[in-house]
Amino acid sequence: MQLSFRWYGPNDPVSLSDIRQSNAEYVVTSLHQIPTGEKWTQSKIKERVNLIKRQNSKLNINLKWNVVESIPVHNNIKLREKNFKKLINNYKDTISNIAKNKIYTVCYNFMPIVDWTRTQLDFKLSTDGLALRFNYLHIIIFEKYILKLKNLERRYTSKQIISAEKLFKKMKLKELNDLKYAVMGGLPAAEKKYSIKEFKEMLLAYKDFKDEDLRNNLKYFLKEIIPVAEENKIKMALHPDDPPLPLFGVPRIVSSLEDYKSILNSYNSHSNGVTFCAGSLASNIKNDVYEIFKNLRKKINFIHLRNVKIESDRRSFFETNHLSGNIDFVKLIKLITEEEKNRYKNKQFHIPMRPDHGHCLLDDQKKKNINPGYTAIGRMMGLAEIRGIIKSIK
Ligand code: DNO
Repeated sequence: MQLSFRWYGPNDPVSLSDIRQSNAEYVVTSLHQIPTGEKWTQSKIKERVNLIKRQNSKLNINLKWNVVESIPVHNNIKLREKNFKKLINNYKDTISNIAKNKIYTVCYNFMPIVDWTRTQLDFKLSTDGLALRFNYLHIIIFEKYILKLKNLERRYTSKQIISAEKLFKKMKLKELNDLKYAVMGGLPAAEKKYSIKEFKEMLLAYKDFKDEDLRNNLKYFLKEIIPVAEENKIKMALHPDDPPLPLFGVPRIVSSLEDYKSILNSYNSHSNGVTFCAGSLASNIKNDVYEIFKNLRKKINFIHLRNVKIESDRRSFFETNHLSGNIDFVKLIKLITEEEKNRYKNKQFHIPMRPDHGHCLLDDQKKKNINPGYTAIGRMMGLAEIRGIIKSIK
């Protein structure tokens, strides 16, 4: 595996030197300063490549930018409305400019409105570490008491709504504000920080949208993008829905093995591939991550490794450290190394992998402006555990 670390660019409180100290050799980054939908010019990309290069020297590990995560897909493309054609052309130009800078893997997702979703960013663990958590009742509280949506009984049972009401009554104002912040753009890589009004407008835009509509729009997007990716030797890597559960009554179409099969079969190409995000996929109790890996293995262009513990309602979960959640990492990493052996003849047999998220631990708990899930120490611990497994099963 290419041991990689996500870096949010020059404003990331985690520096390139910190990344090097974690034993990673590759950097996964994105031009987060460019608004979603705008074209990335060759020179803007070059600037970032050079920024990374400038800190390399004969004396240190030379970090290399191996994966762009993400180029977010604009909601107008997902909805196939307004200026979507122009936006797709910008996307094509962006991927060819990325290839001109010798980066050949691009991660993206097709989740409507928001990227990944958590409802609590400081869930206290028994170790005193802080973790990210997704509580299903919080989502109902968010819809009912923050967005003040009606007709929740269309998608929630009365038992769920009553439990949410009970929990809501116990929540302090700060907890409610934190919930609002977490869902509406408090997470790094969120495409945008929404106001309540904007969030509701987006929900309205997706109101009559069915899974089938979103799936067709993704297939249309791929039909447009993949030939350009092929021409430029770019491997696209579609990230699963995080979490792979229905949210806010809008469609979710990258949540299961069946979803992936349908998307990959719609355009058969080396460039049409997957980000295997173990933690996202495992957050739906119905998903068998090992089966998904075995079925998709040839299409996996990028790997995220993290673990989750599903809670007793079977929908909520929190992020555990890499070795203690629902996923057996030894079993999974064995599958990954076997796949790399299969690819051995191919020069690029090492699949880029990053430890995805880590707990907020030790000194990171005292820091301001951390990116939730993306602290240095927690991810370094994750990478250390993963390296231990890789080393022992080789
Ligand atoms: C969360 C990340 C996501 C991911 C995008 C990929 O931690 O895994 O933000 O980068 O969904 O497009």
